[in-house]
Amino acid sequence: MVRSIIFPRILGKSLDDLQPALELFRALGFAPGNEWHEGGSHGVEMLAPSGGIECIAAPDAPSVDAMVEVSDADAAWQIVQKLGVTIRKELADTPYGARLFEVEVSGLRIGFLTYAKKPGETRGVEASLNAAGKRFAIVVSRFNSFITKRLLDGALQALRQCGAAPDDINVVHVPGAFEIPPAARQLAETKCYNAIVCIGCVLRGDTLHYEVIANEVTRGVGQSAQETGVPHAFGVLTCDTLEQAIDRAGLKAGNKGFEAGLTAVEMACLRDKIAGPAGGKR
Ligand code: INI
Repeated sequence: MVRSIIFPRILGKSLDDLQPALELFRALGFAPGNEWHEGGSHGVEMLAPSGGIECIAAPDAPSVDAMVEVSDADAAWQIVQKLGVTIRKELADTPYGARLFEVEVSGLRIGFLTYAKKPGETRGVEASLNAAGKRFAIVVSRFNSFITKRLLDGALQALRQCGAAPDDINVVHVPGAFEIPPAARQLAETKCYNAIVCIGCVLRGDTLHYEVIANEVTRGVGQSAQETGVPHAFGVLTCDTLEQAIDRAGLKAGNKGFEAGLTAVEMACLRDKIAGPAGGKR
């Protein structure tokens, strides 16, 4: 019966008041959920892959409003420090074998923790979102630039928030989505980049051109990723209407450029991890 749970929290009076918390959640990999904007009030859901309520019997009230389990508390700690969020409790081992820290953003007290591996437990391989020292190329098309500019801003924001240096990000402009795969492939073949972010916007018109270009750019980017081994993040919108594209470029349905930036960082880190000792197994 229960499908999901959302904790509503008032963090301010305007949309701007929400930005510090939204920035923190995005940087740590929360996915954008529903949004509503009505009569001067706003709601923006940030979703975790799973969640629940913990019922506690103890002499003291819990010290946080929410506890977030992350794959790597040390990597999350680095991100939080870069964002300059108020720290309530420094990263440390707990008596129950977890790594934990606590922050406060707009009055919301949040704990982040990673449980230690139990004897005999098998953990999946998961990469961190640390872009420091990694190099990225972004291939962005000028066609529908009203949209692709916003996607590019989102991708740059994601890379910067994950710690990529401005000099380590190379933005390459191409005319249309059709030109993205060859440029992405040439960049990947230089072996100068840890990941490539591909950004474009293909809108359905009255002609078959849409299908042809949408199919070709998807196939070409995938083929370049598989044949070069360099991760390619797909931030190319394929939409029926301009309205849908606007929603996905930062209005109602998140910013797909930002998501592609995070994907590029995660896949670059994952590639390094799998290439490391024992295929990244901890
Ligand atoms: N390019 C796009 O990026 N988006 C589109 O919606 C689009 N449509 O619909 O035509 C488009 N066409 C141009 C194409 O990508 C090439 O630049 C052009 O064909 C020259 O090779």
